Amino acid sequence: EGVQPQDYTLIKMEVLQPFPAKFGPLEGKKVYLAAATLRPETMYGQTNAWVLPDGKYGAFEISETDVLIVTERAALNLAYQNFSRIPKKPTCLVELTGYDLIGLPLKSPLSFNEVIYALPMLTILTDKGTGIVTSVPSDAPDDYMALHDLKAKPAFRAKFGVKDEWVLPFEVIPIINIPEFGDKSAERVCTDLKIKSQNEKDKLAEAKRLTYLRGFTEGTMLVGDFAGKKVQDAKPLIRSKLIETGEAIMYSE
Ligand code: A2H
Repeated sequence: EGVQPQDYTLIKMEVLQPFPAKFGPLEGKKVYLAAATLRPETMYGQTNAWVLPDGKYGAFEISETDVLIVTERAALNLAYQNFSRIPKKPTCLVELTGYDLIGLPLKSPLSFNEVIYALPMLTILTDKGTGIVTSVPSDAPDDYMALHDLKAKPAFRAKFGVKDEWVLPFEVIPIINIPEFGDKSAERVCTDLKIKSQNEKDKLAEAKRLTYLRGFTEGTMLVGDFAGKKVQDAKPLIRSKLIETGEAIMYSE
């Protein structure tokens, strides 16, 4: 963690019914995977959520009705930021691992795909954000390569019990234009840098640096309520709207 606090937007990705058996204690509640993002303006292009298979998660009560699935560390931070049924005290209704989450169908705010699925990503850090990431392969190099790995390798899907229909129908959706990189900047930069898999850390760091900076300073929205606006102008408007409607919450660490 850096010296400066990082302000994330937590996107509430609703878990659709019917719940799996392990979710018994959550019956009657609204249950969400909460994904930490720095790019709320990209939510139109979500294709899936990412979880760490061996990661430890819990289902925590944030109000009388709502439950968020996050790491215990994030739940404690949330409890100190006023998101807990009992102030400053996270209450966990069920302990879960990433394996319990793989394959959950989700409805996520702004997403053009009406249903997306939780899928395994091996490079997720458990000491950052919520340990859950939403996937926007058009604009995030990590997401692009992780989805590419799952699509290209049936054995990888089989190893984690990932069904073809959770992955194969989902295409990269153009949502932001960057003059230098086109309408699918992450795909373009991963191809240019000849990145082969999600494990090429150094190359992916370079791809992220390039796309993150240019996306913010030179990107233009292609879709949504702010189509035609610059990313830097649209970003705070989209973030505020998601927070006002209760589809997202502010989170810092
Ligand atoms: B971003 P920073 Cl479109 N482990 O969201 C690994 N990565 C994580 C994480 C974790 N525990 N928690 C969050 N992240 C990802 C969207 C996005 C993101 C786009 C483009 C770039 C981008 C869709 N994925 O991030 O280390 C999340 O992915 C590039 C920096 O705090 C989050 O924003 O700077 C970002 O990393 C936070 O990274």
